[in-house]
Amino acid sequence: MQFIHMADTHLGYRQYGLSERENDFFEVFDQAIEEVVHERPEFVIHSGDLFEYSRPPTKALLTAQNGIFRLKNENIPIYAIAGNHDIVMRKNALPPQILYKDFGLKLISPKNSFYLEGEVFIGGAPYASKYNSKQLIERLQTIEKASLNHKKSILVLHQGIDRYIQEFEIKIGDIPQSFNYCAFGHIHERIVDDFGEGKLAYPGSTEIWRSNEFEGYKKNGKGFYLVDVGGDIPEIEKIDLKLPREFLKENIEYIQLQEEISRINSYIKNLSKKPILNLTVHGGNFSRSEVYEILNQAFSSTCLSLRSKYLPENIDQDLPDMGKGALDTKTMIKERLKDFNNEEVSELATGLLKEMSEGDYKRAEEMAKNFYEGLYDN
Ligand SMILES: [Mn+2]
Repeated sequence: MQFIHMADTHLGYRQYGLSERENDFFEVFDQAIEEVVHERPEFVIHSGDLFEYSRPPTKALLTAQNGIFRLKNENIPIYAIAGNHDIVMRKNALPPQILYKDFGLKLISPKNSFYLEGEVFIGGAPYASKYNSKQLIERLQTIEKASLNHKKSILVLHQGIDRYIQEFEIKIGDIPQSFNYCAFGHIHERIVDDFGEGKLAYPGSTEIWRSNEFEGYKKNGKGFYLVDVGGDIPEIEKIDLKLPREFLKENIEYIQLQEEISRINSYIKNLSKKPILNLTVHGGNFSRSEVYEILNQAFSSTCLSLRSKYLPENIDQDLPDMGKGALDTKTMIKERLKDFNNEEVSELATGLLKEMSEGDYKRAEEMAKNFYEGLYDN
């Protein structure tokens, strides 16, 4: 009894504002669908963030449609929930996944919180914010009750859990333990854990969505899971996808700048696609703008995008010691806004800061919009 568990495909995400990066996310999704067809599972579960935005660009909708239609033609049903990215923060609004109902996608929602696929119970709920976690926990108890008479049961959620990340919405103790497999999404790292009598798993994102996912990718790859719930304990096989483009992360010494540039460029020469290069230059006394110019010249035609950081030795010498954490912007914003006595406002502010400093203006705009729309709904 095999199925595919996938999540966080983020179609429509345009990293660094580059159409090439948008296409990389489409390409890896197409590849994932081909792999699914190759594996011939009985069904597929997508645990949220199919799209980057709740109003996805046309090409993202089309990519999803082609993939889901391909699964329909192969008689492979797909079950999906809305993640925090593809959820519409307005009451009774429908997530974009609903568009593929006629293509065979079964949306797990508050209205249809579970389905039966042969002997397998598949239940779950869309993403719920921390403010709605009480509702979610009640919903989980109802779903658990409905699942009890079935031989095998799967719980599908898109949430952060305190056991794995700091910014969580629910605690591990809030999740019913009777399910055979917890098919979760939201955390972009791959996680497989023992839970209750079964397993709890996050397949992670299918592409490098933030540069801090690079280390996890190097260690664990990116892709999805092929799960077999036939036996007493689910068996989970990692299926890796081949990312269309390389991410390079290099730490170089200023005194070896020229040697390092030629070393990196001779490596890049052999790549089929221009990579994304993350460079940190450190050591020695140098001017950032001069080094920036040199790097820009060296890599502007060989890399798709150059992200550079400079840590010269002559920096910070005149700055007073502010103590650890004094410059943590999140803490500073929270401190500043504490008179508002409104956690949502400070969350909006830190969220906007994060998205905008990473260059994701569209997401920032959406966050602001959702915040104000939410005000009128509540
Ligand atoms: Mn995600």
